[in-house]
Amino acid sequence: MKIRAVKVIVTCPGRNFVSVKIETDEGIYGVGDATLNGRELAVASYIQDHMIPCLIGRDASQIEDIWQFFYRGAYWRRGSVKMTAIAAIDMALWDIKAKAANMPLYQLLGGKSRHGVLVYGHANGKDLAETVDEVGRYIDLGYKAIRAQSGIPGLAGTYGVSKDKAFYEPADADLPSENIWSTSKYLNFLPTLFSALRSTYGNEPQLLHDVHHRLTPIEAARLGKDLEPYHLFWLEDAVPAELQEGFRLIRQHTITPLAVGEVFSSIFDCQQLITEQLIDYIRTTIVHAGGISHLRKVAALAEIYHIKTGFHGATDLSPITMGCALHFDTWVSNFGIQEYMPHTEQTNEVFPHDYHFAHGYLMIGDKPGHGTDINEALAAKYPYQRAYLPINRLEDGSMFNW
Ligand code: KDG
Ligand code: MG
Repeated sequence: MKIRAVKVIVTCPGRNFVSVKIETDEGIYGVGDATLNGRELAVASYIQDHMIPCLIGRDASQIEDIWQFFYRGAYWRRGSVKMTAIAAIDMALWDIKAKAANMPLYQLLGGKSRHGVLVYGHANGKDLAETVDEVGRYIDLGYKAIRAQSGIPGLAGTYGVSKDKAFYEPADADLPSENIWSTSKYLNFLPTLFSALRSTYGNEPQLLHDVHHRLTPIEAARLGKDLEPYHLFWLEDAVPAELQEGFRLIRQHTITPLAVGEVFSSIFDCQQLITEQLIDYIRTTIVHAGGISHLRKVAALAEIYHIKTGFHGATDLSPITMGCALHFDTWVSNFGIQEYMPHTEQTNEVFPHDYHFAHGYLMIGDKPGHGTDINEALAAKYPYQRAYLPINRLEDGSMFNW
């Protein structure tokens, strides 16, 4: 089965998405997600200008060889743009292989290990009281695991607090907007939030929190320790993780479980974190780290070290990534949890899919392939609109991590 044509489709049904569609000479096609929030066109060009000429005429069934061709063959290794571009091609080729076999993707991976995929939703509020109410709303919606983010007294705005309660979209301006951050205000406030959540809702709901890369290891150690009485499911991205050994310091001080990895692009970004058991959940995702073929290796390494998966699933990952992730989650033995933020109705129309939410789980369908498609005619109605993620500064004006 030969690759006949490859298209890059850029669309903005409320937010930007980049997708690929690979067509074969046997009439079977597959689709993949290539969205890298805030840097979309760099990936589109990487695929259009540097990958498509090499793909035409290749055997679509040779997924591993094509992966290695683009990984090794580029000479320049890793990097978010390259690994997102490879991921998109990889997802589309797995889609084709599963359709050709007339099987849902999870069957090709090894079959079902569970009947549903446990997900966590995003509760957030402008202050403590509103966040507590929002967590209650998510419990009423059926969620068993809920991430809580809140406005911080004394700060005008922060990561994770959305204008629209149903759909969080941080890429909110055509030039980066600026937030102001204070670590001490945050560290003083956060334990009071989780204390209020546990005293209101008891021990049953699983609670999560995303620090969004804003602490040093010793600050993260203090936070993990302060949160121990409220037994979080995980504390996410406590520090920027370029320095993998930095997690040793956090680990020495706290038993709060740690999750990291949504910005990683390969297994080499988490090798030490995994093999030294410095984390509990690996969040590296199919779209930003080389696709299904590479994530299988990450998950297999993690399994040996008692580390579970907890894939990134914000709305800037398209429904194509979510479809692939859910097939992976349904199969993988060391599954932990899946992040889930529903897309808007407009996005869902452009990307029809066969997964749905029920009682705290996402359920996949049995369609051949990964179960998500793209409506090209509709996609063409929403042209690209430049959108950036915010940046963050300290109260004295210093550039900081967002
Ligand atoms: O594009 C950036 C978002 O995907 C990120 O800020 C979301 O941290 C995030 C999360 O945990 O969903
Ligand atoms: Mg995060």
